[in-house]
Amino acid sequence: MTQRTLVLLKPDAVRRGLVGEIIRRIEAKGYTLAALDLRTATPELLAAHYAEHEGKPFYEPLVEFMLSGPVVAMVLEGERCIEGFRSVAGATDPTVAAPGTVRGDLGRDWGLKVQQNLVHGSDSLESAEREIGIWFPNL
Ligand code: DAT
Ligand code: MG
Repeated sequence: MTQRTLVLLKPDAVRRGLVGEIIRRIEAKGYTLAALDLRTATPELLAAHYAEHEGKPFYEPLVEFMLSGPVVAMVLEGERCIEGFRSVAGATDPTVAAPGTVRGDLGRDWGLKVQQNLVHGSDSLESAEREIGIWFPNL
């Protein structure tokens, strides 16, 4: 089943110069780029994007981090790419993410910077449609 998913390369990925390496992995996997844009998020955009996490202890530091520099927002297209990109990304916590995944190979121990795990990928068909609408309303 061909799907679309919303992927963000977070400010740590951009700052560390990992944009090319992460896109290389996405393309090597066979996913197509349907949209790609370097931009700085806004509080409004992030409130919508992370609505499910509002009120959680990590919400404020997460939003602050996501505002700390530009992100690369993209829409991927491909067979089962929602689940597939999550698998390319690896587990949320880079320390336990498997080797071979973006977070496992390139992510650093969370330490105090718990929100810095390089990438975001939509987690379901429903969130993919919702998040694509937030970041690329004209797509
Ligand atoms: P994922 O990005 O793997 O979908 P998520 O949707 O549960 O993870 O959380 C969104 C982001 O919030 C995640 O990428 C990093 C941060 N985060 C999640 N759980 C956290 C926790 N327990 N402590 C600190 N930050 C957390
Ligand atoms: Mg998530």
